[in-house]
Amino acid sequence: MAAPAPKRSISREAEGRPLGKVETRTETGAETRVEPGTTPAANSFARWQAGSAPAEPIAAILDLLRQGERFLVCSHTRPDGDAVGSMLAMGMLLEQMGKRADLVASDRVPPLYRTLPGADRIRSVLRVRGLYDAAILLECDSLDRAKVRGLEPYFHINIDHHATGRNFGNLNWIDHEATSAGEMVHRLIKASGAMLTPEMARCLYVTVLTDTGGFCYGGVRERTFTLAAELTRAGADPIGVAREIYFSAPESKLHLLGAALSNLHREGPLAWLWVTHQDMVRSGASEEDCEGVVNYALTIAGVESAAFLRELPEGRIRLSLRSKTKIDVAAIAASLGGGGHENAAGVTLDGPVEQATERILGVLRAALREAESR
Ligand SMILES: [Mn+2]
Repeated sequence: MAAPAPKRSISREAEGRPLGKVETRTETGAETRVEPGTTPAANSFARWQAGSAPAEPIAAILDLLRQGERFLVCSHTRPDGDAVGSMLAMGMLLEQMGKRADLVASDRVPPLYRTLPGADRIRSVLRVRGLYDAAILLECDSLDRAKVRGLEPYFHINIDHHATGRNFGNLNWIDHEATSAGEMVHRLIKASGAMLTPEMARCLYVTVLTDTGGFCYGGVRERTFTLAAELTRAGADPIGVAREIYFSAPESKLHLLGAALSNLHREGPLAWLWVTHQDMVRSGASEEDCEGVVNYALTIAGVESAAFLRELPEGRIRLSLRSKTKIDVAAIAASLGGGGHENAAGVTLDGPVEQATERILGVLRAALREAESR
């Protein structure tokens, strides 16, 4: 039997209103004391112990979505196009199903994606509290990745497509073949029988476009174009989206790019570039302006792998890695404590820039030697 629908709002903290310690969840008269994060007792939820990876994840997830009433939807820190687009589409699906969805992220939605339908619904929060049937984590390889406190007590539905994905949730659906988490949300939408609205289609198109670097990498295959066609048919506007994503850069981004390109180095199949925190300040650049800078190094003919290093204000180094085919940069990033995709990954290293550069070049040289010898 499904849990009775909670009768009043029970997720106030995320709305900036503090919760009391005792909450009434039923209107039967008796006050029910509930620990923050306790999930209503629905059988389907009890079925999945930590680490479950069901053979039919789509059916299992839809079953939970139908049984539950309210869901937290969350993605990783510094949300990218896939994080934002997949969260929004997931929220829209839940709403169509008559559920409540609270969308949260640790960081603000980057300006690039703020024009997406419903983007202002994603709230930047440090902590979540309150009653949810489940927290749906998109694109996270751990709870840590979300950088949102208070997630631990919930039932976790983990939806991820990264090579570094792990079964950290109660119910886990990891598909390395999917180009984006959005592609997986699209499959949920279709299987649910919900209508694929133009707003959903636009959000999902952005996830595919950005996670494949404009249909250039990230496991693009025939079905990626079938998906893009389907989303276009449902109302996504490929030209409009491309204009917003690729032709709407702030001037600061170009100034930063200039600084990075003046630090461009090449060693056979490797290319790397960096910016100091001073470069960031001088360019008036924001973190978002760094997005994609690494790809310029990868455009050089004969370059197999590229690295972009950015000095953070506190002196650590944010490293972005890319590869064309031969090198698995997700494995490299993971070995250093980061993560990502086979052809696009990232990690934060200790500074200074010179030391971080030597460290990553050592690893990349070794990976290239190994790839050549295969
Ligand atoms: Mn992704």
